[in-house]
Amino acid sequence: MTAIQSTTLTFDRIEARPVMLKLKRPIQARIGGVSDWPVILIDLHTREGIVGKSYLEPYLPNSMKYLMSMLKDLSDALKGRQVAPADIYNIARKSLHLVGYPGLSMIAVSGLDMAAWDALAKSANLPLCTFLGGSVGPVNAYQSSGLWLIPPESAEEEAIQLRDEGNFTAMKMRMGREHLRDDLATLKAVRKGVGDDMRLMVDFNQSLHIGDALLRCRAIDDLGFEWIEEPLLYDNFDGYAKLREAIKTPLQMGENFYGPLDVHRAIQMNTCDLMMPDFMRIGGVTGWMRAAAIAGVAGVPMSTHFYPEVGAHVLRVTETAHLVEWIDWVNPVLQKPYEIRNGQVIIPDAPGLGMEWDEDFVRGALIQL
Ligand code: SMN
Ligand code: MG
Repeated sequence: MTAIQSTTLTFDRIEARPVMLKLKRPIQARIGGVSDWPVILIDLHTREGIVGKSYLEPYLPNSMKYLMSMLKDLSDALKGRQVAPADIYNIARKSLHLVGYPGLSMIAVSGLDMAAWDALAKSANLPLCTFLGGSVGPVNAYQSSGLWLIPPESAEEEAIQLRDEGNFTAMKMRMGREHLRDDLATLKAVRKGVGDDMRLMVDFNQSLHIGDALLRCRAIDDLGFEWIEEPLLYDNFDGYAKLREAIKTPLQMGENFYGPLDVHRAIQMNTCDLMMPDFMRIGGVTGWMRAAAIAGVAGVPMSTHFYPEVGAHVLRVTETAHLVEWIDWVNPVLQKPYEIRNGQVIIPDAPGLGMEWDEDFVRGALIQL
Protein backbone atom coordinates (compact mmCIF):
# COMPACT_ATOMS: atom_id res chain seq x y z
CA MET A 1 0.00 0.00 0.00
CA THR A 2 1.35 3.42 -0.85
CA ALA A 3 1.21 6.09 1.78
CA ILE A 4 -1.13 8.99 0.99
CA GLN A 5 0.84 12.10 0.14
CA SER A 6 -1.28 14.90 1.44
CA THR A 7 -0.54 18.39 2.54
CA THR A 8 -2.23 19.46 5.70
CA LEU A 9 -2.44 23.03 6.89
CA THR A 10 -1.25 24.10 10.30
CA PHE A 11 -3.00 26.86 12.20
CA ASP A 12 -0.70 29.73 13.08
CA ARG A 13 -2.87 32.67 14.10
CA ILE A 14 -5.98 34.71 13.50
CA GLU A 15 -5.60 38.34 12.59
CA ALA A 16 -8.90 40.13 13.14
CA ARG A 17 -9.51 43.76 12.18
CA PRO A 18 -12.60 45.82 13.02
CA VAL A 19 -13.86 48.16 10.30
CA MET A 20 -16.88 50.42 10.09
CA LEU A 21 -18.73 50.78 6.82
CA LYS A 22 -21.27 53.40 5.78
CA LEU A 23 -24.54 52.00 4.55
CA LYS A 24 -25.70 53.48 1.25
CA ARG A 25 -29.29 52.79 2.31
CA PRO A 26 -29.38 52.87 6.11
CA ILE A 27 -31.37 50.22 7.93
CA GLN A 28 -34.70 51.55 9.16
CA ALA A 29 -36.71 48.86 10.88
CA ARG A 30 -39.23 48.83 13.71
CA ILE A 31 -36.52 47.40 15.92
CA GLY A 32 -34.12 50.26 15.22
CA GLY A 33 -32.00 52.10 12.70
CA VAL A 34 -28.38 51.59 11.67
CA SER A 35 -26.24 53.66 9.31
CA ASP A 36 -22.73 52.53 10.35
CA TRP A 37 -22.15 48.86 9.74
CA PRO A 38 -19.55 47.03 11.85
CA VAL A 39 -17.54 44.31 10.15
CA ILE A 40 -14.67 42.19 11.46
CA LEU A 41 -12.22 41.04 8.80
CA ILE A 42 -10.65 37.70 9.67
CA ASP A 43 -7.38 36.40 8.25
CA LEU A 44 -6.49 32.88 9.34
CA HIS A 45 -2.73 32.49 8.82
CA THR A 46 -1.31 29.01 8.34
CA ARG A 47 2.31 27.97 8.74
CA GLU A 48 2.26 26.87 5.11
CA GLY A 49 1.56 30.47 4.04
CA ILE A 50 -2.04 30.06 2.90
CA VAL A 51 -4.37 32.65 4.41
CA GLY A 52 -8.07 31.81 4.91
CA LYS A 53 -10.40 34.82 4.84
CA SER A 54 -13.82 35.50 6.23
CA TYR A 55 -15.73 38.31 7.84
CA LEU A 56 -18.38 38.80 10.51
CA GLU A 57 -21.18 41.36 10.55
CA PRO A 58 -22.17 41.54 14.23
CA TYR A 59 -24.70 44.42 13.90
CA LEU A 60 -23.60 46.33 17.01
CA PRO A 61 -20.31 48.28 17.13
CA ASN A 62 -19.81 47.32 20.79
CA SER A 63 -20.08 43.63 20.08
CA MET A 64 -16.84 43.86 18.09
CA LYS A 65 -14.87 44.39 21.33
CA TYR A 66 -16.02 41.10 22.78
CA LEU A 67 -15.69 39.19 19.53
CA MET A 68 -12.14 40.45 19.01
CA SER A 69 -11.13 39.10 22.46
CA MET A 70 -12.82 35.78 21.78
CA LEU A 71 -11.11 35.44 18.44
CA LYS A 72 -7.76 36.18 20.12
CA ASP A 73 -8.35 33.46 22.73
CA LEU A 74 -9.43 30.96 20.08
CA SER A 75 -6.38 31.86 18.03
CA ASP A 76 -4.10 31.09 20.99
CA ALA A 77 -5.90 27.81 21.72
CA LEU A 78 -5.57 26.57 18.14
CA LYS A 79 -1.94 27.50 17.51
CA GLY A 80 -0.03 24.59 15.94
CA ARG A 81 -3.12 22.45 15.33
CA GLN A 82 -4.22 21.10 11.98
CA VAL A 83 -6.69 23.29 10.10
CA ALA A 84 -9.56 20.80 10.15
CA PRO A 85 -12.94 22.57 10.44
CA ALA A 86 -14.75 19.67 12.14
CA ASP A 87 -12.03 19.50 14.81
CA ILE A 88 -11.77 23.27 15.18
CA TYR A 89 -15.54 23.53 15.54
CA ASN A 90 -15.50 21.02 18.41
CA ILE A 91 -12.44 22.46 20.14
CA ALA A 92 -13.66 26.03 19.83
CA ARG A 93 -17.16 25.26 21.05
CA LYS A 94 -15.88 23.20 23.97
CA SER A 95 -13.59 26.05 24.99
CA LEU A 96 -16.67 28.30 25.27
CA HIS A 97 -19.45 25.97 26.33
CA LEU A 98 -19.32 27.00 29.98
CA VAL A 99 -20.62 30.40 28.91
CA GLY A 100 -23.13 28.77 26.57
CA TYR A 101 -23.28 27.79 22.91
CA PRO A 102 -25.51 30.48 21.43
CA GLY A 103 -24.76 34.17 21.16
CA LEU A 104 -21.28 35.57 20.82
CA SER A 105 -19.60 32.17 21.29
CA MET A 106 -21.26 30.78 18.19
CA ILE A 107 -20.57 33.96 16.23
CA ALA A 108 -16.82 33.79 16.98
CA VAL A 109 -16.66 30.08 16.11
CA SER A 110 -18.54 30.72 12.87
CA GLY A 111 -16.08 33.38 11.75
CA LEU A 112 -13.18 31.06 12.41
CA ASP A 113 -14.91 28.18 10.63
CA MET A 114 -15.55 30.12 7.44
CA ALA A 115 -11.89 31.21 7.30
CA ALA A 116 -10.75 27.61 7.89
CA TRP A 117 -12.85 26.32 4.97
CA ASP A 118 -11.53 29.09 2.75
CA ALA A 119 -7.94 28.13 3.65
CA LEU A 120 -8.54 24.44 2.95
CA ALA A 121 -10.21 25.04 -0.40
CA LYS A 122 -7.34 27.35 -1.32
CA SER A 123 -4.81 24.65 -0.43
CA ALA A 124 -6.63 22.32 -2.84
CA ASN A 125 -6.68 25.17 -5.40
CA LEU A 126 -10.46 24.78 -5.80
CA PRO A 127 -13.41 27.13 -5.39
CA LEU A 128 -15.14 26.28 -2.10
CA CYS A 129 -18.23 24.81 -3.83
CA THR A 130 -16.05 22.41 -5.82
CA PHE A 131 -14.04 21.50 -2.73
CA LEU A 132 -17.34 20.65 -0.99
CA GLY A 133 -18.29 18.27 -3.80
CA GLY A 134 -20.31 20.57 -6.00
CA SER A 135 -19.67 22.49 -9.19
CA VAL A 136 -19.31 26.15 -10.10
CA GLY A 137 -22.44 27.72 -11.56
CA PRO A 138 -24.83 30.64 -11.17
CA VAL A 139 -26.93 30.75 -8.00
CA ASN A 140 -30.42 32.25 -7.81
CA ALA A 141 -30.58 35.30 -5.59
CA TYR A 142 -32.95 37.99 -4.39
CA GLN A 143 -32.12 41.63 -3.84
CA SER A 144 -32.24 42.58 -0.17
CA SER A 145 -30.06 45.70 -0.03
CA GLY A 146 -32.85 48.24 0.56
CA LEU A 147 -36.60 48.89 0.85
CA TRP A 148 -36.43 49.53 4.57
CA LEU A 149 -39.25 51.40 6.27
CA ILE A 150 -38.85 54.33 3.91
CA PRO A 151 -41.74 56.67 3.08
CA PRO A 152 -44.06 55.12 0.49
CA GLU A 153 -43.22 58.03 -1.86
CA SER A 154 -39.59 56.91 -2.19
CA ALA A 155 -40.30 53.23 -2.66
CA GLU A 156 -41.07 53.22 -6.38
CA GLU A 157 -37.74 54.73 -7.38
CA GLU A 158 -35.73 52.70 -4.87
CA ALA A 159 -37.28 49.47 -6.09
CA ILE A 160 -36.31 50.33 -9.68
CA GLN A 161 -32.73 51.15 -8.64
CA LEU A 162 -32.46 47.95 -6.64
CA ARG A 163 -33.74 45.84 -9.52
CA ASP A 164 -31.27 47.44 -11.90
CA GLU A 165 -28.29 46.69 -9.65
CA GLY A 166 -28.29 43.13 -11.02
CA ASN A 167 -31.35 42.74 -13.22
CA PHE A 168 -33.03 41.08 -10.26
CA THR A 169 -36.22 39.07 -10.62
CA ALA A 170 -36.85 38.87 -6.85
CA MET A 171 -36.54 41.39 -4.03
CA LYS A 172 -37.39 41.79 -0.38
CA MET A 173 -39.15 44.73 1.21
CA ARG A 174 -39.70 45.47 4.86
CA MET A 175 -42.98 46.11 6.60
CA GLY A 176 -44.12 46.95 10.11
CA ARG A 177 -44.91 50.65 9.85
CA GLU A 178 -47.19 52.09 12.49
CA HIS A 179 -50.17 51.96 10.14
CA LEU A 180 -50.95 49.03 7.90
CA ARG A 181 -52.15 51.47 5.23
CA ASP A 182 -48.60 52.84 4.89
CA ASP A 183 -47.20 49.34 4.43
CA LEU A 184 -49.82 48.72 1.75
CA ALA A 185 -49.09 52.07 0.06
CA THR A 186 -45.41 51.10 -0.08
CA LEU A 187 -46.25 47.79 -1.69
CA LYS A 188 -48.32 49.60 -4.30
CA ALA A 189 -45.42 51.93 -5.05
CA VAL A 190 -42.98 49.01 -5.35
CA ARG A 191 -45.33 47.19 -7.73
CA LYS A 192 -45.72 50.38 -9.78
CA GLY A 193 -41.96 50.58 -10.09
CA VAL A 194 -41.01 47.00 -10.82
CA GLY A 195 -44.23 45.44 -12.07
CA ASP A 196 -46.26 42.38 -11.24
CA ASP A 197 -43.69 39.85 -12.41
CA MET A 198 -41.12 40.82 -9.78
CA ARG A 199 -41.08 38.13 -7.09
CA LEU A 200 -41.53 39.90 -3.75
CA MET A 201 -40.83 38.85 -0.17
CA VAL A 202 -41.64 40.77 3.00
CA ASP A 203 -39.73 40.95 6.28
CA PHE A 204 -41.27 42.26 9.52
CA ASN A 205 -37.97 42.00 11.42
CA GLN A 206 -39.58 40.50 14.54
CA SER A 207 -41.66 43.61 15.12
CA LEU A 208 -45.13 42.19 15.88
CA HIS A 209 -46.79 40.37 18.72
CA ILE A 210 -49.01 37.43 17.86
CA GLY A 211 -52.18 39.56 17.79
CA ASP A 212 -50.81 42.09 15.31
CA ALA A 213 -49.05 39.37 13.38
CA LEU A 214 -52.33 37.54 12.81
CA LEU A 215 -53.99 40.75 11.63
CA ARG A 216 -51.15 42.00 9.45
CA CYS A 217 -50.25 38.68 7.90
CA ARG A 218 -53.88 37.93 7.06
CA ALA A 219 -54.22 41.40 5.56
CA ILE A 220 -51.36 40.73 3.14
CA ASP A 221 -51.99 37.01 2.70
CA ASP A 222 -53.49 37.32 -0.80
CA LEU A 223 -51.08 39.91 -2.17
CA GLY A 224 -48.73 37.48 -3.84
CA PHE A 225 -45.76 37.55 -1.46
CA GLU A 226 -43.41 34.64 -1.87
CA TRP A 227 -42.81 34.58 1.86
CA ILE A 228 -43.55 36.49 5.07
CA GLU A 229 -40.43 36.67 7.23
CA GLU A 230 -40.00 36.96 10.99
CA PRO A 231 -43.25 38.64 12.00
CA LEU A 232 -42.62 37.57 15.63
CA LEU A 233 -39.68 37.58 18.00
CA TYR A 234 -37.28 34.97 16.71
CA ASP A 235 -37.55 32.58 19.63
CA ASN A 236 -41.34 32.55 19.91
CA PHE A 237 -41.59 29.10 18.33
CA ASP A 238 -45.10 28.50 19.71
CA GLY A 239 -46.26 31.74 18.10
CA TYR A 240 -44.70 30.83 14.77
CA ALA A 241 -46.39 27.42 14.79
CA LYS A 242 -49.74 29.07 15.48
CA LEU A 243 -49.29 31.76 12.86
CA ARG A 244 -48.24 29.23 10.24
CA GLU A 245 -51.56 27.45 10.70
CA ALA A 246 -53.45 30.72 10.25
CA ILE A 247 -51.97 31.97 6.97
CA LYS A 248 -51.49 30.70 3.43
CA THR A 249 -48.31 32.55 2.49
CA PRO A 250 -45.15 30.55 3.30
CA LEU A 251 -43.63 31.61 6.61
CA GLN A 252 -39.89 32.25 6.59
CA MET A 253 -37.47 32.42 9.54
CA GLY A 254 -34.02 31.24 10.57
CA GLU A 255 -31.61 34.19 10.50
CA ASN A 256 -31.56 33.96 14.29
CA PHE A 257 -31.17 30.19 14.57
CA TYR A 258 -28.13 29.33 16.66
CA GLY A 259 -26.65 26.14 15.29
CA PRO A 260 -28.25 23.11 13.62
CA LEU A 261 -30.20 22.29 16.80
CA ASP A 262 -32.54 25.24 16.18
CA VAL A 263 -33.23 23.92 12.68
CA HIS A 264 -34.16 20.58 14.20
CA ARG A 265 -36.39 22.22 16.82
CA ALA A 266 -38.11 24.45 14.29
CA ILE A 267 -38.90 21.45 12.09
CA GLN A 268 -40.20 19.44 15.03
CA MET A 269 -42.43 22.31 16.08
CA ASN A 270 -43.62 23.16 12.55
CA THR A 271 -42.69 26.80 13.00
CA CYS A 272 -42.12 27.67 9.34
CA ASP A 273 -42.26 26.59 5.70
CA LEU A 274 -38.91 28.02 4.66
CA MET A 275 -35.60 28.62 6.44
CA MET A 276 -32.78 31.10 5.99
CA PRO A 277 -29.96 30.51 8.48
CA ASP A 278 -27.29 33.16 8.90
CA PHE A 279 -23.68 31.97 8.64
CA MET A 280 -22.48 33.69 11.78
CA ARG A 281 -25.17 32.06 13.91
CA ILE A 282 -25.62 28.66 12.29
CA GLY A 283 -21.93 27.79 12.77
CA GLY A 284 -20.23 28.87 9.54
CA VAL A 285 -19.88 26.36 6.72
CA THR A 286 -19.67 23.39 9.11
CA GLY A 287 -22.85 24.42 10.92
CA TRP A 288 -24.60 25.11 7.61
CA MET A 289 -23.77 21.66 6.21
CA ARG A 290 -25.11 20.00 9.35
CA ALA A 291 -28.24 22.18 9.28
CA ALA A 292 -28.71 21.56 5.54
CA ALA A 293 -28.75 17.81 6.14
CA ILE A 294 -31.60 18.21 8.63
CA ALA A 295 -33.57 20.63 6.42
CA GLY A 296 -32.82 18.40 3.44
CA VAL A 297 -34.44 15.29 4.85
CA ALA A 298 -37.41 17.35 6.02
CA GLY A 299 -37.73 18.94 2.56
CA VAL A 300 -37.48 22.51 3.85
CA PRO A 301 -36.13 24.99 1.27
CA MET A 302 -33.08 26.88 2.54
CA SER A 303 -32.05 30.41 1.66
CA THR A 304 -28.99 32.16 3.05
CA HIS A 305 -28.83 35.25 5.26
CA PHE A 306 -26.03 37.81 4.71
CA TYR A 307 -22.54 36.56 3.62
CA PRO A 308 -23.63 36.12 -0.03
CA GLU A 309 -20.12 34.99 -1.02
CA VAL A 310 -20.30 31.99 1.33
CA GLY A 311 -24.00 31.56 0.55
CA ALA A 312 -23.42 31.16 -3.18
CA HIS A 313 -20.89 28.36 -2.63
CA VAL A 314 -22.84 26.37 -0.06
CA LEU A 315 -26.13 26.57 -1.97
CA ARG A 316 -24.38 24.66 -4.78
CA VAL A 317 -24.17 21.70 -2.39
CA THR A 318 -27.39 22.21 -0.41
CA GLU A 319 -30.07 19.60 -1.11
CA THR A 320 -32.98 22.02 -0.70
CA ALA A 321 -31.20 25.15 -2.01
CA HIS A 322 -33.55 28.09 -2.46
CA LEU A 323 -32.12 31.63 -2.76
CA VAL A 324 -29.04 33.64 -1.81
CA GLU A 325 -29.89 36.85 0.01
CA TRP A 326 -27.97 39.48 -1.92
CA ILE A 327 -26.72 42.32 0.25
CA ASP A 328 -23.93 44.46 -1.14
CA TRP A 329 -22.80 46.18 2.06
CA VAL A 330 -19.43 44.46 2.34
CA ASN A 331 -18.54 45.05 -1.33
CA PRO A 332 -16.34 48.09 -0.57
CA VAL A 333 -13.83 45.99 1.40
CA LEU A 334 -13.43 43.48 -1.44
CA GLN A 335 -10.98 43.92 -4.31
CA LYS A 336 -13.41 42.06 -6.57
CA PRO A 337 -16.97 41.93 -5.24
CA TYR A 338 -19.06 39.05 -6.49
CA GLU A 339 -21.01 39.86 -9.62
CA ILE A 340 -24.76 39.56 -10.15
CA ARG A 341 -26.07 38.75 -13.59
CA ASN A 342 -29.78 38.40 -14.32
CA GLY A 343 -30.53 38.02 -10.64
CA GLN A 344 -27.98 35.27 -10.14
CA VAL A 345 -24.74 35.37 -8.16
CA ILE A 346 -21.71 34.48 -10.25
CA ILE A 347 -19.14 32.42 -8.36
CA PRO A 348 -15.68 33.67 -9.34
CA ASP A 349 -13.14 31.34 -10.90
CA ALA A 350 -10.80 31.52 -7.90
CA PRO A 351 -9.71 29.21 -5.09
CA GLY A 352 -11.67 29.21 -1.83
CA LEU A 353 -14.13 32.07 -1.49
CA GLY A 354 -12.01 34.25 -3.78
CA MET A 355 -12.11 37.23 -1.42
CA GLU A 356 -9.15 39.63 -1.27
CA TRP A 357 -9.37 42.72 0.92
CA ASP A 358 -9.02 46.13 -0.70
CA GLU A 359 -6.29 47.23 1.70
CA ASP A 360 -6.48 50.93 0.73
CA PHE A 361 -10.15 50.99 1.60
CA VAL A 362 -9.62 48.91 4.75
CA ARG A 363 -6.96 51.35 6.05
CA GLY A 364 -9.50 54.18 5.89
CA ALA A 365 -12.28 52.13 7.52
CA LEU A 366 -10.36 50.60 10.43
CA ILE A 367 -11.59 51.69 13.83
CA GLN A 368 -10.16 51.76 17.32
CA LEU A 369 -12.25 49.81 19.80
C1 SMN B 1 -31.98 42.22 8.33
C2 SMN B 1 -31.92 42.32 9.70
C3 SMN B 1 -31.01 43.18 10.29
C4 SMN B 1 -30.16 43.90 9.52
C5 SMN B 1 -30.22 43.78 8.16
C6 SMN B 1 -31.13 42.93 7.56
C7 SMN B 1 -33.06 41.34 7.74
C8 SMN B 1 -32.77 40.46 6.57
O1 SMN B 1 -33.71 40.62 8.68
O2 SMN B 1 -33.39 39.44 6.53
O3 SMN B 1 -31.99 40.81 5.72
MG1 MG C 1 -34.84 39.11 7.97
